Amino acid sequence: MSGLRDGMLLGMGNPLLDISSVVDNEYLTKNDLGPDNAILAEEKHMHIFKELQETYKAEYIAGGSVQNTLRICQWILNRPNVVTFFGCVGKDKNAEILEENARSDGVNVVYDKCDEATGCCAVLITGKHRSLIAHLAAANHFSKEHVIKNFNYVENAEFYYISGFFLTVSPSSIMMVAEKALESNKVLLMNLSAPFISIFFKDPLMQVMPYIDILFGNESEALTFAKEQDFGTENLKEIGFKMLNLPKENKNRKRVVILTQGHHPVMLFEGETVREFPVVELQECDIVDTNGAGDAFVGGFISQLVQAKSYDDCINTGIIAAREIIKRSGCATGGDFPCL
Ligand code: 26A
Repeated sequence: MSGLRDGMLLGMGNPLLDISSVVDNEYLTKNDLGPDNAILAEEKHMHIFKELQETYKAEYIAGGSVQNTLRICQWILNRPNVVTFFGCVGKDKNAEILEENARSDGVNVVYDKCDEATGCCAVLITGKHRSLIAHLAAANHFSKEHVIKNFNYVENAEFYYISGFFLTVSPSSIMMVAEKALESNKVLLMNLSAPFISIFFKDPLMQVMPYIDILFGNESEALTFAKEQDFGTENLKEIGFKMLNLPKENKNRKRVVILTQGHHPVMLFEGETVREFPVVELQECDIVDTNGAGDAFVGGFISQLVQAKSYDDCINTGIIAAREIIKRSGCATGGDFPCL
């Protein structure tokens, strides 16, 4: 494969163990949860983790948005250690499960460790929808010192992928990596991750925005971002161009924006143009759950980007990866990746 080398991609995010159950709509309503949202757990949500385990036959699956993306990327590349992952876990069994999963896909995990429990995420599946409640715990204790101590990985990488979710944890670590990307003309990829990021973490998001070379988001994240930024439009095409044209530090790289919208076409905004890539809708009977579909899309995309493939190839591989993951529970790898 062309140009692959160890550690060329570095990801930073929250390593979480997913606790996934099928529930009914009533359960969502009762707990005041949206069907397709991702939120941070508050005290009032804590009973849900227990209930999923005790009453709803929970499945335990390796999760965390960035770690999912990186595992998918490694699965496709089929050559270990191209990808490094920074995140914080506890010193417990769940951390071992996460590490084992990531390593078996070929991700070189370089975890920060603390005395809290490893984070987890309640995944409430209702039909095609999934509602996520993240209890970050250890993940929230990631420190900038970890980045400083392991700066050789930052130096060595050419691509950086960070979730918007990580803005809730360590904006200063993100800025350190963003500055490095700018200084060395490397590529920073980020994801809007969830609507609440654009609302409650607007300041750190807009601080890093000028450093972002490739920005991912889905339709609800893009709409919320546009509202919060007073774009004055709910038209996704107009929103994409406005995102594209937000101030940018590295003038050597034009920003690219990629908006996904479920089974509707993926939109690629680049320069003066927007192009749409069709998504073939899966049959109802093939859908297991959509948990991790967005992460898998990005994993597929990056697997081609690091091989210097065209954006068309990146997006088409992203679409194939998302489609495959919807047929599986969570972001499960294993077996051969469908033919490219
Ligand atoms: C800070 N928050 C809310 C989060 C997450 C998260 N990963 C990092 N930070 N909330 C949900 N996830 C992960 O998203 C994946 C599905 O896209 C879940 O762990 C799940 O695996």
